Amino acid sequence: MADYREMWKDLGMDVEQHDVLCEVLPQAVGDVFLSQENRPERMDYFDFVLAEVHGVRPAELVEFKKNGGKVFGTFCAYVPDEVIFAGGGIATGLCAGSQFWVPGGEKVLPANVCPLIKASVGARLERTCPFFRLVDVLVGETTCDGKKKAYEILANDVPMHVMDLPQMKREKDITKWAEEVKDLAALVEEQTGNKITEENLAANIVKFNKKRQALERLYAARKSENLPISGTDTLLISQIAYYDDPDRFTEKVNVLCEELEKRIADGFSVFPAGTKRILVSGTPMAIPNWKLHNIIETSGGAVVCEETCTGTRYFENQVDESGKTLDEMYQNIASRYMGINCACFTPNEARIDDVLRLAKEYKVDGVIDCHLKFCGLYDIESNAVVKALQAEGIPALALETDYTDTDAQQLKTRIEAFIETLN
Ligand code: BJ8
Repeated sequence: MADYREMWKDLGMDVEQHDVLCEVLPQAVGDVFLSQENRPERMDYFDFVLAEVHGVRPAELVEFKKNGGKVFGTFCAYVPDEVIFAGGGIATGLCAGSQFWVPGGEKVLPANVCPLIKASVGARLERTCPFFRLVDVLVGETTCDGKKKAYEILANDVPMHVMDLPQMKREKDITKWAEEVKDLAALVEEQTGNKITEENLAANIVKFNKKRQALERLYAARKSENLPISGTDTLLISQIAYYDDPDRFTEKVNVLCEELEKRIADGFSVFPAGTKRILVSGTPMAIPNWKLHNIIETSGGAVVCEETCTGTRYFENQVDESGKTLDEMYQNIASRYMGINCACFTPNEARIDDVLRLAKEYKVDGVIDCHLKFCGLYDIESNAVVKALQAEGIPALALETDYTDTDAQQLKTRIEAFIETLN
């Protein structure tokens, strides 16, 4: 990584501690990504973004702020980026995926909270992530209990706005979410001093639909019998989607897709024939959490799809572009986002339907349903997911993990055994 120490100091970071994190990144990137064979050439952009993860994008955001811009940190796929960008702000995903930050979170949270929450709180309070330092406002949401309580802690340290996400999907809940989207718009206007107009909101609805379409195109390539890209590489792209500039990201994904489509036409695959096709479902994998994909893809499997928020839940379904008034657009945005099926909703059969549908669309040999430790929502729902898959004759394995490496060998043993049973 280039030298960004001055920027990090200016952001009030603990640069010495942060150095410890920077030291392990090149090794992890080498082990997980560069060791793969036959990677698409156009992964070069995403490799660069990863190599400069705490440098190049934070530097852009710092520059944006110098010119009066406001940056909004988010933690969930339900928070609509369209609204933040329409108000001239920038949204950046903040969910943290490294064990490095967990002990810092445990100083203020019980140990039995999911690692994603502990790491996110630790990254802010320990001052070891530039994204967490440079945001002007955090936008939380009432999804799981752990996040709700963590937001109260973070609110002591940084301005916080929490969106009240309904937990059911009746018509009145979607209308309520549209009201929350409107409140977010008011917050963005107040912070940025800009007005959200019909024109700029419509333009941003189109912008983010294009971004989702690019990801849909990327995932469509993974439906092919010959896999032109690994699941590990695709996961990295999904993680970068949360914080990269949206227009540039869309363009780079589309350029990559051209290469992947050519590979498919040429009958080229990154995996040998007979590699088992796996759908991963469950909790999101925030950067740099690549553990599960890495284990699966070094154990005779290929991850062909993720039913997670670093997967299909992020990009499936577009916002209806026909809205003319702001109210119509907020309602259309609310409808699209309420179509995401997170385990925080009840009842949640639609998520089970999604898993079954994706298993068929991506012609998988088996499903690995994996949740982060202490995530009660996805842990409880796992039983129903596995039962529904088995009823359809689709082999399924339920797993639980965290951000440490201590269970890696045990996971590998279980995953290898599962893959061996797939015919
Ligand atoms: S829409 S999955 S991004 S809430 S893993 S913090 S649920 S205890 S991340 Fe999520 Fe939004 Fe749902 Fe997606 Fe809580 Fe579970 Fe931890 Fe989680």
